[in-house]
Amino acid sequence: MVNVIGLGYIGLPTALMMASHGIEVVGTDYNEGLVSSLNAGHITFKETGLVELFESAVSAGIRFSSEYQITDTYIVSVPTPYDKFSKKVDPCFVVAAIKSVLAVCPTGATIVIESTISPGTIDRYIRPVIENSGRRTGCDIQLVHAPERIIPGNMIYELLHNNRTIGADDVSVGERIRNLYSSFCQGEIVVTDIRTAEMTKVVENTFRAVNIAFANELAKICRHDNMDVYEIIRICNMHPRVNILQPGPGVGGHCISVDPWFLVGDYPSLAKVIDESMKTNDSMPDFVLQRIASIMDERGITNISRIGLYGLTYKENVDDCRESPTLQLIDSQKRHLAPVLKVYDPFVERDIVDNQYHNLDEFLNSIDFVVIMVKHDEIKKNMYKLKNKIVLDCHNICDIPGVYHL
Ligand code: SAJ
Repeated sequence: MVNVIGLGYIGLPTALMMASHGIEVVGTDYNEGLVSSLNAGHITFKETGLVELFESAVSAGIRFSSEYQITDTYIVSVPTPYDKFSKKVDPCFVVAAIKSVLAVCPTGATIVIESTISPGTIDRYIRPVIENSGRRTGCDIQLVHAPERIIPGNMIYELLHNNRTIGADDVSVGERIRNLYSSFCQGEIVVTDIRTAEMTKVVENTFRAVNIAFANELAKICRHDNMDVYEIIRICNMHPRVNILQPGPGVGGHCISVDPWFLVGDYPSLAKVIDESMKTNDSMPDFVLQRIASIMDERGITNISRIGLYGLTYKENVDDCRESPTLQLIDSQKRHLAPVLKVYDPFVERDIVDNQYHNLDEFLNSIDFVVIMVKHDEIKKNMYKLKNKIVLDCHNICDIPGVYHL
């Protein structure tokens, strides 16, 4: 039996996927409310295909509990925040989960860590916890790092098809865990050592962050001299060895906007490009505010209360708002003591900011100037409703004449 610890954005789909591929799974989370919701058949976030996967896992016998189970294999998938001051990973949730596993697991158990961690976290924080409990890693407890790689919005497909990395001290343990993931994963699964697995995961997300930062910097350069950044990137990407990502109003989520900071925190005198890239991405919500101000000047708009932000989630077609560019922009406005702009997002039913609307027509009737912050398909579908508005399109998805861009 596999005990999956942490039933959030990664742990839940992984547990469901394993259960629906014939593995006995118990999902554990210390949040009793979450466990009760799952036991009552309610999923706590939206993701394409998750409802069907949940139903299939429930029919296959998956169970949810707030208790850690006595078994031989644990998969730990809990959050790994970073300390905003030191930029280093904060392993408190992983360490707490490992201690809880150690309290119940038999000798010989394998603990697989799926959470993203900075290179060296297992040696610095996890091994000592195990050794201090009187067990030896490599014989009493086997440690494995199997970083997740799935992208919100396409998680189920990517769980099935992405290649994966397994890092283990012992190749035979790595092979055993590879077989476990092979029960559902059709991609190639590479077995390597733990340190390499830790580093590859952070490097993958850092590569994307740096590429987005490059696109964002190009957007600023092009704005300065009135050039079309989208056309320039489109043409550059026709070169066989160029693949520039897209500029946007900022970088959110709990991965691309967080993980690269681990390298800056651990290697401050070496990770210069990464540091500057993260600062560039973090500057984008303020860049959007400057664009709003210059468009207001140009159009003679003085009434800020008739401006609205369309989109609140960290990216398109998900309901996750963690570190979202819209929230970053609102925070920046508050720091400048400016009134908070109106906000609407078709994916966000809960009230999470001031001036938030829950009906598109009411939102649009209350504003003259709309800022497209997220490229939800639903926003694209309703684009025709914006034709009499002033539009700042931060994603180049709007084909209305006269629209403003970043
Ligand atoms: N973004 C841009 N321009 C782009 C692409 C994205 O501004 O061209 C922005 C998005 O709008 C969003 C942010 O970047 O605010 C991050 O979104 P994302 O779609 O790039 O990535 P995540 O955070 O949803 O998922 C990433 C993925 N990593 C890589 O592609 C290397 C995913 O595979 C990882 O599993 C995930 O991080 C994770 O959990 O680590």
